[in-house]
Amino acid sequence: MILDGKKIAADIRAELREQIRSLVAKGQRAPKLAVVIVGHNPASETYVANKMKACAEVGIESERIAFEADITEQELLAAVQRLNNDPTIDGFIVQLPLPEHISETTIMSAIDRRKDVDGLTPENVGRTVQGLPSLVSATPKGIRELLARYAIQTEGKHVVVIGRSNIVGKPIAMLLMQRPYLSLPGMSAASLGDATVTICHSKTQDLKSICLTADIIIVAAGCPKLLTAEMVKEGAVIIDVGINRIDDSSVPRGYRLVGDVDFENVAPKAAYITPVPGGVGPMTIVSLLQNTLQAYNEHSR
Ligand code: BQF
Repeated sequence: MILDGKKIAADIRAELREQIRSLVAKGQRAPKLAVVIVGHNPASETYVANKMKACAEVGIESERIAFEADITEQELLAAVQRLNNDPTIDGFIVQLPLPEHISETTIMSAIDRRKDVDGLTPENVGRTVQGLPSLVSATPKGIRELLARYAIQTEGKHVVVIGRSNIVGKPIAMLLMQRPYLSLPGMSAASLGDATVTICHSKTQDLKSICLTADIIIVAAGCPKLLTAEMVKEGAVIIDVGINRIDDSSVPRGYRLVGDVDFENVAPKAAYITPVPGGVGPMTIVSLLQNTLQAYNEHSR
């Protein structure tokens, strides 16, 4: 069965639109997100456009703040400080990746954790790991919500995460391992956690044997067809976080998106599987909207 992230994200946007409509009807201002983009990376431009379009759909105001790729780290830090101090901005993100000469860690660390709607500051990461109220990183939050809305249980299950990034691999492993009652706000349906989690990466030995013991596999490695059918147990749940652009001259824009899973051959063995596009990606975007509303609710009182 396909885990339809596109549809679930649309359902959540409808819920958000209603929540925001009702607070504006009571005379409150609309929430507002700022998106900082540095340089002209075409993929980043697309992601930022997706985020701003999604904001408009639910009634969140948004502002795009663009800088050339040669901006200095100091200048970008000054922009972050301005946004931290701007009372009209509820949350903001700095679109990644940043140019080589700018430290992503330095920039992320400068963001006020209450406005950190990407959940990437050391404070929010630490609070998430400790099960404290926090803004949770958008992709892991979206994956958790997708599992919850399909009532897929994780208690006692073996979850194998492939990829150890700070943005996806590490936080999704923490969330699914967590005791659910310590879990974070903004969760729906089932409460997820209590899994036994194995994190694998490029140096892992015998990935295939580990994957064959998994009830749930989350692939976030950035490598097309990394997960093949012979690595998957019959009835496993497969979450594909990969977004890889493959050249394809038969389509007008010249590329298509593929995940990290050999979908065609893995799908017949899987109980549930996310497609690319239309799986985790739309859930990531909607999580950003949820986080923006959360930030608004938490500092407008
Ligand atoms: C879909 C991202 C790698 C590095 C930095 C919908 C998005 C993608 C796919 C999207 C991503 C990936 C984003 C689909 C934002 C997800 O229909 O499958 C939406 O816009 N994403 C990002 O901001 O930075 C990234 C992937």
